[in-house]
Amino acid sequence: MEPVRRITAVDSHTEGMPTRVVTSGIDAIPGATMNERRLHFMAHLDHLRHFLMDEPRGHPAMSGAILQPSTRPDCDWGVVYIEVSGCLPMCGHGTIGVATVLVEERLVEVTEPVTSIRLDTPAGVVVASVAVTDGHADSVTIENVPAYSERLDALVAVPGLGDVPYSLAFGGNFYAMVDLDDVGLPFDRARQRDIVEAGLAIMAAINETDPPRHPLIDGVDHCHHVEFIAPGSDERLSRHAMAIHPGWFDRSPCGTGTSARMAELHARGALALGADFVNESFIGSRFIGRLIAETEVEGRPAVIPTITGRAWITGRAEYLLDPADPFPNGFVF
Ligand code: PYC
Repeated sequence: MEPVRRITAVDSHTEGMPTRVVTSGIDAIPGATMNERRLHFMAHLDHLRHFLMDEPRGHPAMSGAILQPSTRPDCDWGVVYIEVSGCLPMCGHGTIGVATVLVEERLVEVTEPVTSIRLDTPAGVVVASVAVTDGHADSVTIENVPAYSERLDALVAVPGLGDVPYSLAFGGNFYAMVDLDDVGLPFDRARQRDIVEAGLAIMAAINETDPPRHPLIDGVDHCHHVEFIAPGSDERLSRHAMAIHPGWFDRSPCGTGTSARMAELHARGALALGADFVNESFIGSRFIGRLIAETEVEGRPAVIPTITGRAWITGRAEYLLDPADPFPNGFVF
């Protein structure tokens, strides 16, 4: 039977975390800005996210990015991020995957040793500098949107956990940062179920009692990420388990989470501009972060982070929908 939907994508992973980069099959989404496109997509086209992210084409920790024409004259491409949780305003590992795909698939003009790509994301302009050798994207450094600390050393009452100390920062998404020791759990993948459940309970408690809201980006008004910091972490090398709504872990070191953590450390006076911050994921992969400037977001002190990481193309695919398929938009198991 002739398929009723065909979407082409280049699949990649960034330090362990997938990014399915949609290259054709989804037209320009209505909206004058990329955030308007994100909000329109969530309201009217979310079945396409389920089709691409959920089983059987995806899995419970799937993530991707839809290439779009830019809504701004100063950018090369636009991006709408998709994942099992929804549509993020910004995604660091996803941007590193997108930049790698754009270079290796020759979807931008490639120059060596560095190709610079300006991306129109829902959270703002992100610049990717791709180190290229013989057409291969060796690593990507993204200059992220402004990150800022929202709360330092706050307390939230969490059913089953008591009063949990946390800090909250924005790095493209909002992140609650919690020491694993404070919830009595070890940095051990054997305990991932307990860690993710603690994360979901902390997110729910923050969102019920004091949800954060970005002053400039519509619809960024909740916390769906808890960065559990492993014992022994400091302002040079940090290890963490990133629990994400509705119940999975980032496999990569999380670019927006690394940005949020650097904003928090800077607000404490612990991380200077220009210093390297190595952030390690739950599977042991690493990003190198750096703060390159101070700025402000509606009067809040903020910083500009860069994140360096690597991505690799894992496949090229055409995702099809057979009209007889009983699960046209996939399913969650
Ligand atoms: O790398 O920013 C990131 C990210 C967000 C969610 C998963 N990865």
